[in-house]
Amino acid sequence: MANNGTAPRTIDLRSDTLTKPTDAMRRAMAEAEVGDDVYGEDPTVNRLEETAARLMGKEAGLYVTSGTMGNLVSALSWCNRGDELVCGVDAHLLVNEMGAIATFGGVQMRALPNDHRGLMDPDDVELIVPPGGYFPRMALLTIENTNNRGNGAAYTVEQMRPLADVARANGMNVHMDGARIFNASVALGVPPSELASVADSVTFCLSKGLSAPVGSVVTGSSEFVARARRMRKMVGGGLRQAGVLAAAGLVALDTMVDRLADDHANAKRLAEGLARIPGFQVDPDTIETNIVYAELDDGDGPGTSARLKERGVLGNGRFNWVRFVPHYGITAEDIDEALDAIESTVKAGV
Ligand code: TLP
Repeated sequence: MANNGTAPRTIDLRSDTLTKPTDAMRRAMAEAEVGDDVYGEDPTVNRLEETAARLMGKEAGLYVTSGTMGNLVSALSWCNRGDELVCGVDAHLLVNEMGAIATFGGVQMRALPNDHRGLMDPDDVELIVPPGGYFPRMALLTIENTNNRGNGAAYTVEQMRPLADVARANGMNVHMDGARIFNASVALGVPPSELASVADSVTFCLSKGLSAPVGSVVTGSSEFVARARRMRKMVGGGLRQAGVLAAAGLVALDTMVDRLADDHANAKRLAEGLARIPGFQVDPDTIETNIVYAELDDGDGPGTSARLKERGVLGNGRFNWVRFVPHYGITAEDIDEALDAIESTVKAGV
């Protein structure tokens, strides 16, 4: 990260949402051709939606403001009030999205145990299938790939397929929260469409590791996306000349996917360094993409992140962990510098 030599240096590893648009994105935004997207007349948004659908191997796409809105309009499109959505107990859409799906959809969220990579067990899904008529309809199963709380685990098709099969055998549709599906695709060396093939709908984010300033895309069949489009309007997500934003998304898809491998290498480097620092529990072998949760021997995530902040390293500290997410703009040298700062914080005992 650029340092002008005067300001105290900060290495911000709180999230890949911190990424700023590249110069090419800013140029594309300034020059974007636009129209009224609620009328379906923004050529840049249309191009982004078509590109996204093609990359995910789906019929259609829908540009939305955020991953949260993508998951919300997807759930509203698959579920009726009183239906059940099945997800892992650590799923972002359950834990981190303000209860939006339950609040606006009247959808009951049914959390199942998940393993340390965030993956549910298909047998657990089978076990909760209602035996008779006096139960909520199980309408939707969701899979998060990569899995945020699962240390950024990237699931293969083989790992996801049994879950999707048991869901479909019991009448459910499958939605993928693919906020970071491109990280999974790069880590596993498979096209995103292959991973997306497991699900009926997939949301992915442009504004995380891909560095666009705003936006996510929901993809699925034309019929599903038509429903989601109505839901997007209903929740106030119909934007007008949104091409100025979508233009950055197109540049993101064009130029920022392959470089995610650098973030993965930096995450591994960070995990290997943290594993050598007393008080931090990290197994570098579990780091598959760009997310590193370090558990703390003293159990004090907020306190530790506050102390690290004083030494110029920002991480997200909660409960008994601090999360670090390398991203565009963070170099291997930054990681080494962050590790030095973390080690000296520990040594100083402050
Ligand atoms: N995740 C953010 C925070 O909300 C925790 C982050 O910093 O990681 N799905 C997944 C798996 C996500 O990690 C996120 C954002 C979302 C959905 C929501 O995306 P936005 O923030 O665009 O609504």
